[in-house]
Amino acid sequence: MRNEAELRATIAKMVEPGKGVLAADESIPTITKRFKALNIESTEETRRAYRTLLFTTRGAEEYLSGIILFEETLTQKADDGTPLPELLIRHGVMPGIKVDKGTVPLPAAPGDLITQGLDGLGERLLQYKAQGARFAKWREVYGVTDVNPTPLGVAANAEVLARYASICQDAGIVPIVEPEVLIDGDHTIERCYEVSDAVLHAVFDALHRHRVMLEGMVLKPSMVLPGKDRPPKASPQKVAEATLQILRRNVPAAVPSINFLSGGQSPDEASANLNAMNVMYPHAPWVLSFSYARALQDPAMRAWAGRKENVALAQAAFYRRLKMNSLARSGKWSEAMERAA
Ligand code: 5MM
Repeated sequence: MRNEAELRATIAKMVEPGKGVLAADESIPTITKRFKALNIESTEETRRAYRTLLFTTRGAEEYLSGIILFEETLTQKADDGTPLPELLIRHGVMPGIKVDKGTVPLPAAPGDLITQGLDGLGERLLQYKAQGARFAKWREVYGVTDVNPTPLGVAANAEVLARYASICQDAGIVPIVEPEVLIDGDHTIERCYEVSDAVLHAVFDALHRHRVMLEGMVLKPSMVLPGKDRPPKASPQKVAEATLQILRRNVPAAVPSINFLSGGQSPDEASANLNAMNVMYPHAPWVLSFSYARALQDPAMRAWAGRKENVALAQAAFYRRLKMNSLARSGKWSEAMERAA
């Protein structure tokens, strides 16, 4: 099997106890949106300064096995001139890379999207690997309505995820496979369950057809939640029950790790829900961990606010979220710890 030893070596590091993955791979429009909400200007320099702040947080390596980067970050340098990927490697944190090129409407499936970027992916991966990347990430996005995603949307998105994963494994790069069922809308948790079930079933069918080595990939799914415009929020117990049921029904035990996205949950909520899953299923066949962007970064970005004098405060906020999620990844988080922190 292709590059099996290399893939297994990367996975072994990704699943180290107590650790998860930071998603710091926001594309320029996305990070600009996040900055703008806090009145922070988005320039190459502010993005570099912000990401350097995250990557130089002391002790972060206790809780992080890898960080997903955006292409721009691969070529940026820390204040002392060290390339950012090299800085991570020195701290024992593996650099990864977002390789998708965003979404466009899927023709003949009104309301559905499809992700672009497969052309030339093999060559890009070799370049990223030379720059230090050991794993990659690709996101397919599924909006939820009464009719979306359509059966065509589910099938087409699964096919693209599997093609991406297969190309990555050929290059000796571990693929993070990210099918995100969006939280946007007023759908029920039952509707989210139904969509997530169809999506995961199609994704694993496609991965099988494309002969993706399941032991050499990571799944990054959304949790099963009601739409954000459908109060009240579901309890961690309910989210964990629904999410675990769907994972047990669709994800083979050969997959080593499931690293959730936070998808618009608050930082506390994302920790509580991850913790509930680990409490409920302590001997799950897969690691149940995190690959959050907003739920790890929001408090830090807010504390930083684009100002040098706030760096230490922002790093403390970031470290705290890492610690809380490391505890949640082992079912050892509690609300009391959250309040104390
Ligand atoms: C769903 O987004 C991913 C996880 O982030 P959250 O934990 O905040 O939900 C994230 O990795 C995302 O894929 C990147 O930020 C890239 O997003 P864009 O919109 O730039 O493709």
